[in-house]
Amino acid sequence: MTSSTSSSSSHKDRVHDPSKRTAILVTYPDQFVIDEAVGLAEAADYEVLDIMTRRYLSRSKYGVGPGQAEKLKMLVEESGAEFVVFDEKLQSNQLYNLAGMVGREIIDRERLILEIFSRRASTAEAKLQVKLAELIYEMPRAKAKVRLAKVGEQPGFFGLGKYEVDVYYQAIKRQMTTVKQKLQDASRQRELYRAQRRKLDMPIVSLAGYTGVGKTTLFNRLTGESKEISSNLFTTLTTSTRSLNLDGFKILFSDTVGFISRLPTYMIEAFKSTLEELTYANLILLVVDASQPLEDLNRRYQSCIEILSELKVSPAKVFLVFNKADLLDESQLNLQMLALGATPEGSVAISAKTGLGVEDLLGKIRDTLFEPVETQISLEPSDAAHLSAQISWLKTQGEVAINKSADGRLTINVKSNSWTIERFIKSVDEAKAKPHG
Ligand SMILES: Nc1nc2c(ncn2[C@@H]2O[C@H](COP(=O)(O)OP(=O)(O)OP(=O)(O)O)[C@@H](O)[C@H]2O)c(=O)[nH]1
Ligand SMILES: [Mg+2]
Repeated sequence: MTSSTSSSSSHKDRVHDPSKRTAILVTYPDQFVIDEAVGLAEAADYEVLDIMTRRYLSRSKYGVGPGQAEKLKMLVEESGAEFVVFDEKLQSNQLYNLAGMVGREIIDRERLILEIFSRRASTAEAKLQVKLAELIYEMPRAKAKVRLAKVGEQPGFFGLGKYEVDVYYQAIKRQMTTVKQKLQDASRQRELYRAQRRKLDMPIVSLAGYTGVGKTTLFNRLTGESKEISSNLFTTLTTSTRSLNLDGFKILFSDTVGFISRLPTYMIEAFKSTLEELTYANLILLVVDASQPLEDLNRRYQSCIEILSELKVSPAKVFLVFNKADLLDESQLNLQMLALGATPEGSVAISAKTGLGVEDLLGKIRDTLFEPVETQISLEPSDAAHLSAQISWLKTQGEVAINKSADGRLTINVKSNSWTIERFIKSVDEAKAKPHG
């Protein structure tokens, strides 16, 4: 075994499960990254026979250096692996060169994530989202196939001739248009559903967080549902929403797709309508797995923060939940919480599995959303004219006193709960943003 390869006994000594596809994993020499890559490969039903680690996986010709590509070929031949899982994004020419060198199909990180999503997508919308992501992935590669097909016979590229490749490329373009159209329909559907939800006058609390941290376990515990839970990555791909009663205060509670590090932007884009749910939430419970080593915890937390900011979610709405507290003692837990800069007001430690701390969490959700607030809101005459529906709604939600000055400006004094006021202010902003005829 060379220094560039590491083969832990857990991968080598395992009895091969014939239903799984065997693979050599190429990844970075970093335990966090290795563990995540193995998790991803396993979630896509690959059995990792051996692991090769390199510091650089974006070298121009093969991703790895030429000498390492040779070593990979030997590793593939020795182990009899059917595939190479390459834990980095590769360009078409790199995929092509490496496949030619090792004589196996190369599954790069993006394709791996797509394979998992495609296996797990169960609703029509999730299937469309995955299809769109697959087409976006395929598009630049199809162009390269057209180019490469002109050069000659291309093993690892399905042996398509130039004509077939052209047809293939055009077909991808057409499919993409159709899928986008269908997704727009689904998005309109979702908009209608959202409008209905607004009428329910309940704040929305959404779960967010890395895949596998226990979001669905918590969702099931609180709602009495039995949605699928597993140690595999990306168990949940679609959003589920249920109403919950917190001592007389009603909320809508949502579970959604988990995050992962180095998630390509176009995948966030493809899953936008699912992830968009987060932008409509009044409160986001960002769940982390407190039992992970601090460095991993921190990296996963940072990935989540990045994705949330990409989705333009306000940090003020994020409440941090340290799950799996049953696996740590109190001092360890405190250290982990301290390290992420968690404050007692903005976080809580729980175990979704045992129920520990869950009452505390519910209390904090209730306090955050239903805290009584008194405030004053001023509206310009030009805005006030378009806001009668919103103002009527506000009047049904608390004590409201309105003063109109001579120039038509409205001053609204309102006493209600925090989420109602937040929602009113948001609807005012939305009305202002809309052009009026
Ligand atoms: N020890 C312990 N395990 C937990 C706890 N909560 C969840 N788990 C386990 O963590 C694993 C992942 O749980 P899920 O609820 O499926 O995680 P998720 O965040 O919904 O994952 P995705 O749907 O993939 O994003 C399962 O094996 C759960 O049994 C907990 O509080 N303590
Ligand atoms: Mg889940």
